[in-house]
Amino acid sequence: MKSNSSDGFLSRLKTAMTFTRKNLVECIEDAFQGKKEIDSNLLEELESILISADIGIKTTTEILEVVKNQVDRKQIKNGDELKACIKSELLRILKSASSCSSNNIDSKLMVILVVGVNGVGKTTTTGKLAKRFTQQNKNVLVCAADTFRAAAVEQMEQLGTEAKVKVIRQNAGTDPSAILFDAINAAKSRNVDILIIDTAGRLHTKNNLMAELEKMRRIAGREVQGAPHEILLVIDATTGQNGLIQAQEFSRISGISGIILSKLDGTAKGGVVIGIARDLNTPIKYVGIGEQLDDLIPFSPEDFVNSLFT
Ligand SMILES: Nc1nc2c(ncn2[C@@H]2O[C@H](COP(=O)(O)OP(=O)(O)OP(=O)(O)O)[C@@H](O)[C@H]2O)c(=O)[nH]1
Ligand SMILES: [Mg+2]
Repeated sequence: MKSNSSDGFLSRLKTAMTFTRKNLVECIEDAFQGKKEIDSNLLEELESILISADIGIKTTTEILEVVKNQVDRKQIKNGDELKACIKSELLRILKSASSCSSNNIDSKLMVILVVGVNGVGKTTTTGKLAKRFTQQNKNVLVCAADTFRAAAVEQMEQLGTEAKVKVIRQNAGTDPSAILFDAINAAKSRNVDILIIDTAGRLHTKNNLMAELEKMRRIAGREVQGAPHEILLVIDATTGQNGLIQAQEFSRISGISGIILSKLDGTAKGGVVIGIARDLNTPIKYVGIGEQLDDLIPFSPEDFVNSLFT
């Protein structure tokens, strides 16, 4: 039996997914409305619906192949059977990506690095994660390592106050690795369970900023066994396929262990979740569904697919 909280998550996810659902499942329903047989025109239409829902070309091709195969074998004869087939394919893709396990954590202190391009929601997500872990009775510390953007540290501090979590900071312009070093020491002496590091937004093409991330990763690994235990890439769902390209570039460089898809609320491009999961084989860990600290929900393939097909 489901807990109240997961039922709550599902209904909030359904609301956040309204536009994505309209863009995908309702378009499929409309295309099949009143059609007696599934012919090549209909399959072409299905292809363009899947692509315009930001599922990605490779994933669309893969799904269409399964559908065509089942149509040929007369296993799919109508719109409902087709929807059921697409639903189970999406679930299979999401489940296979989410089965990739993350690093084993041997140390008492878990270190989480939050990365991504500018403006995707890293700082907000760090605040959301801090609040979530605190509510799970973890002793949480945040490291404000974005000394690059004006007011980023103050923004992190404000979110830390809201989440009731301490934030380690230094002045603008300080080397982020030096702040990280301080934060790790503070975390050790304060018996912290989880240290979350908010980093500056960076384009994967900016070599110096990517090198800075590498340095932070090295410092973390030197100071805490197995750290960083998670490198979470935040992707803005509203950017659709661009988010997928960012994810590919970042994962090549910095060994992403999980993805957080922010701003799923109010976008019709939520289908990008599926392309990301399939192409990167990296689990989606959480989705952001609003600007408030409570607007972060753990990602579940079943809930995601059920929120689309209701
Ligand atoms: N609707 C919505 N807005 C969000 C979500 N997550 C973050 N935002 C908003 O996105 C904007 C940017 O968020 P930040 O957390 O500052 O993004 P950032 O990645 O830290 O930005 P930089 O540090 O400048 O790279 C803010 O206005 C947030 O309130 C979300 O899940 N849904
Ligand atoms: Mg930020």
